Amino acid sequence: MFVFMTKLMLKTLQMVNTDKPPIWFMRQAGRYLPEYRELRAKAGDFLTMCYTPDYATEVTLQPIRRFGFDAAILFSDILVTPDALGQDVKFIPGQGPVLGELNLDALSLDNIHTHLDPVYSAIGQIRTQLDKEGFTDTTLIGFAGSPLTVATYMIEGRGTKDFMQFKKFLYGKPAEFDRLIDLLIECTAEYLIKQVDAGAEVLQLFESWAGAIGGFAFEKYVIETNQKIISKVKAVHPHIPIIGFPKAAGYYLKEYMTKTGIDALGCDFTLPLNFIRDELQTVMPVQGNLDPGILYAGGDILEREVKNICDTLGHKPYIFNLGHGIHKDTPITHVEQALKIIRG
Ligand code: 1CP
Repeated sequence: MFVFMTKLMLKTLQMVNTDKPPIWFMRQAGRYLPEYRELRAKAGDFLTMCYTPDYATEVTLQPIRRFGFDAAILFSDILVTPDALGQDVKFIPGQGPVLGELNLDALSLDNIHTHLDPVYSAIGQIRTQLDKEGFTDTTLIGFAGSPLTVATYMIEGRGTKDFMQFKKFLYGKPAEFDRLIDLLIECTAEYLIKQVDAGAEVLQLFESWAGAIGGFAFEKYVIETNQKIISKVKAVHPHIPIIGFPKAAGYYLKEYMTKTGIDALGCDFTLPLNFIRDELQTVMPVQGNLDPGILYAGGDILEREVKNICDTLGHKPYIFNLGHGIHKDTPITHVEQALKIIRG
């Protein structure tokens, strides 16, 4: 318990007010860092990086060494779960993820832990390395993609803007869609439980495409799925804090917050700060929500917005973060500028 309370991130998640908010950025390890690009060129393939504990450890630590963030997030990707279930997943430079045809009968939970074992090893190795380099107060975050978000990639075969193949499947073949979702719930819960066994201290569920659907589908495929995963994880690890990030959930946010069992809410950049403070932060700690575009733009607007966020949300349990992942062309000086303003 003593060790727990020295960590800024864990204090905040336990509703303890701190002088300054803990800080980390979604996608903080990545292409905006020259040291990442160098290692990526050496490793060649993105998934090789994810499944090689030495690489994953090194990349996870890069932003911690450079910026001293209060939390390190495991270097991996949300698409390792379909890969572990048996769907072909590739990352093609310049294109992003490309998945092979979805064949429900070929997916299986049987080999997921063998497949994901390097991720669990990486988590142990990251913790050891953080401590070795003196980052003993840095919290280690594990994560997974939520079923709906991961299913969009499994069905579309890649990132999508209109989600039409995904929706045709969801609304046109509901029994098959439910089979896929049930498999993903089981896989994701087991994966997260093992991440905590390996040393993850906080978990984040990325429901990045929550905003793609509404109505009964939101209820069934965002709220129910996230709730089931969280209750399975908490049955084994009751004290593990879980942050939910249901991007663009808008109207449904309060229901998501109260029904899923999350401990903190990741807020996207569309949410007004007064709404976050008055309607969401009154219920639980919040995280977010600087627009990555403002971090990319830098200058006066960055200074103004960072101050505004800290002034509005900094009086109650709050974790500074972006409202979505950092853009790959973000200048490092802008990250430094933001940190200076937050930390004073
Ligand atoms: O070319 C490269 O080097 C790969 C770029 C890259 C990186 C650095 C991808 C491909 N994934 C990642 C790492 C990653 N992805 C992390 C690492 C930890 C961190 O530092 O934060 C995390 C948490 C993710 C999660 C992830 N992957 C999400 C959810 C977060 C979000 O941004 O909404 C999503 C949607 C993905 C899918 C994905 N992986 C990579 C890309 C380019 C994409 C998006 C594809 C698309 O929809 O267009």
